[in-house]
Amino acid sequence: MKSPVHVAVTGAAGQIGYSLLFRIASGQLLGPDQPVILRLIEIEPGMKALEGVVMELQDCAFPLLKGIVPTSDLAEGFDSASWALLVGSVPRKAGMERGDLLGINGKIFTAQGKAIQDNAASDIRTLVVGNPCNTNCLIAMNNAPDVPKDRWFAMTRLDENRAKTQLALKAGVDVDSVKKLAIWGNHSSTMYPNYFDATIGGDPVPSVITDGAWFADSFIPTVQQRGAAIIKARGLSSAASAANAAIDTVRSLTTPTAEDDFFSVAVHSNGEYGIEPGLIYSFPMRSDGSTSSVVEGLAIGDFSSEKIKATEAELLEEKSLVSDLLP
Ligand code: NAX
Repeated sequence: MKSPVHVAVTGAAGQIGYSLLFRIASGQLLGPDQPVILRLIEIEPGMKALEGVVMELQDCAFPLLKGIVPTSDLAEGFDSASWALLVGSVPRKAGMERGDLLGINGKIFTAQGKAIQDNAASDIRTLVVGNPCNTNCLIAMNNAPDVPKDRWFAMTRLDENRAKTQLALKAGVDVDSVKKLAIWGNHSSTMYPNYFDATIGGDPVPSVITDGAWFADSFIPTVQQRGAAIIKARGLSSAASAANAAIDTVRSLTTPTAEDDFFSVAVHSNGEYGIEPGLIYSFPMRSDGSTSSVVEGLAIGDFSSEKIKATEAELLEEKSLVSDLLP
């Protein structure tokens, strides 16, 4: 029996937490033979609801779940963690400017970055889900300078999964025949689902879906606005699909990527494709099972170039709004 891996999850009593924790505890995050200890972090007002979630986790009698630590103390929450899934954040309220939101969440992610550095296991890897996730990740990473920069990730996998499904529906194929669809840039409405590198059944997407106007008129806006469409329909933001994407992200980072594929996650830019070094930017990625790297050498045409620069510009602006939180 392997020794348990400690997985810390913030916002554990929230919607995404409710879809995520049971999947982690059942082995879907780290594999069917990997015991886990869940370290569930909430703010004080969420602790009562978290008690109920803990009871339900206990009532599942998951064989792999070797312990549950519910807490509002960051040091206790991140203690010994090898994975930190930062889901909790403060949502934008009516009348709140983007800068205000960035500032409020910035303080949260400053404290969490420091606590991760001080308390987590030496192999800690962090995936930020809470929005604005790229910039929250940037803040946490910069407040944990001893943790290597290639251990910080922000989630764009939900956007990738949404994009793949739209392509599959249009082409009338199963979604698993769509490969190499990468989201570039920010997890926001400027994200760019780059379909030029994507394949369907091994063939380039533009040669399978020949309705050229559909990409700009329907595909890109549908993917960019999908979150808003779900809120409009459900009255609540995406939760089960977001939890699913978090599981997919960690699986992709921890298992070797198939030869004919890549996946999306926002990582620390080292200047690949001319993107400003230091930003947390979503790229096409591959993993060897333990380390991951940006897929380099893809041809970028004028249309894509404009899009990947536009989303970079938004991230630079977000960065400038939180510069006081970046030591
Ligand atoms: P909920 O409001 O249901 O839950 C958030 C939970 O976080 C609450 O229980 C709250 O008490 C807790 N929380 C707040 N501040 C905290 C802190 N400092 N430490 C610990 N816990 C804290 O939101 P939910 O629907 O679960 O969404 C969580 C976050 O995911 C939001 O920021 C949301 O915007 C973001 N999303 C990100 C997505 C992505 O693709 N990156 C997609 C889905 C989702 O929109």
